[in-house]
Amino acid sequence: MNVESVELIKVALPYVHFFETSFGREEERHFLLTVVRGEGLVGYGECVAERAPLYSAETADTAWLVLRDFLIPMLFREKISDPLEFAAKARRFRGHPMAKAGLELALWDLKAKAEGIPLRSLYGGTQEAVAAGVSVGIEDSLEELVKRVEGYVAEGYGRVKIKIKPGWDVEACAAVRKRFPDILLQADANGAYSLKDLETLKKLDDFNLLLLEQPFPPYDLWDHSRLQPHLRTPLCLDESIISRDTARAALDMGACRIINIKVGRVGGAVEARNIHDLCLERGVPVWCGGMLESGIGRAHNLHLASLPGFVLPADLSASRRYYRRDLIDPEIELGPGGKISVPTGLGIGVHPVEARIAEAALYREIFRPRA
Ligand code: OSB
Ligand code: MG
Repeated sequence: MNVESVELIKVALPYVHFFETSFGREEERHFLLTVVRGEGLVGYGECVAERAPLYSAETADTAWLVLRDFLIPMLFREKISDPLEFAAKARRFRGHPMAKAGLELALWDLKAKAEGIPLRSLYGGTQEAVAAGVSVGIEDSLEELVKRVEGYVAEGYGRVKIKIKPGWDVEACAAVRKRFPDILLQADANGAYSLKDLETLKKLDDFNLLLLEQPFPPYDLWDHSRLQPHLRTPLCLDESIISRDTARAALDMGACRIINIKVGRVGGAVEARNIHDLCLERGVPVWCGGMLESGIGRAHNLHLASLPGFVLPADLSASRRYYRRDLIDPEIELGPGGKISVPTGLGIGVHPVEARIAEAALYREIFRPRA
């Protein structure tokens, strides 16, 4: 396989409803599409870095520069087309996991297409459908929050995650739990607390949460390990887990009992599978996180989440939960039993629509090897 070009497309897609976390409110998502072409095939990836460096240090624009100046030139210079080789060689560059993942994912799609199989088969995924979960942002009022959750439950979602922050935590969990005594419910703080908030966090134990996600900032592994013994609710880490090694350290020190795997945060599907394999070995449940991806990134998440260790519902929902019109056709739908089917076509198995991409594109550039 010879990669003839790599295209980067910076895209802006407006949400159907604003998404608010402890970082603030967003009305649209900025991200990059990565498109690799070679031998008549096209591989698609999505780089999930956001407009601002809030969830992580990367932004869509820093990812663009790192791709343009380092990752794409390396791919051409060393004639790389295999995602495993790419992942190994990209390690020489520190950080920038979302930029790396964006390009690695496009190579995975290309490889699966070249082999004539779905990406799930290439990964060794065993599940044909993934249990879906919806992530619900901070709303203007508790009534508004409960109304939103009611809507998602009516659509068929069996697991709900709510975003929390100081001042929007105990009451928010209480309101949702009161309305839905039996639903699988979890809360995500995106690092908004510290050990000083121990008394508040202990109160969350009253709501039978499936897990509490990332209460403390990313680098506070040690403080998470000090918090966990005070709670019955299992801690789950998102931002803190950037590699197999951080996963091992977190588990060894008791900083969490569950891990959220996001392919962008950990630098690609190779590292995501390393973390998955470690957790499977140790009997630690994992689930697939989301970054409000377009259908392209979401399809990638579905293939990854088909691996056997992904035993808890994913932050994966239907296209229409996020966007009026997704970049793929047909869009992703919620299926029976609150599950989403892993696409069965070649590669990621979904069809990006160029007209929709063109409409959403802020700018784009095609890179080719130097003559
Ligand atoms: O912390 O899981 C998170 C979205 C953007 C950034 C961080 C997070 C999220 C979500 C959305 O919770 C999950 C989804 O894609 O549905
Ligand atoms: Mg999270």
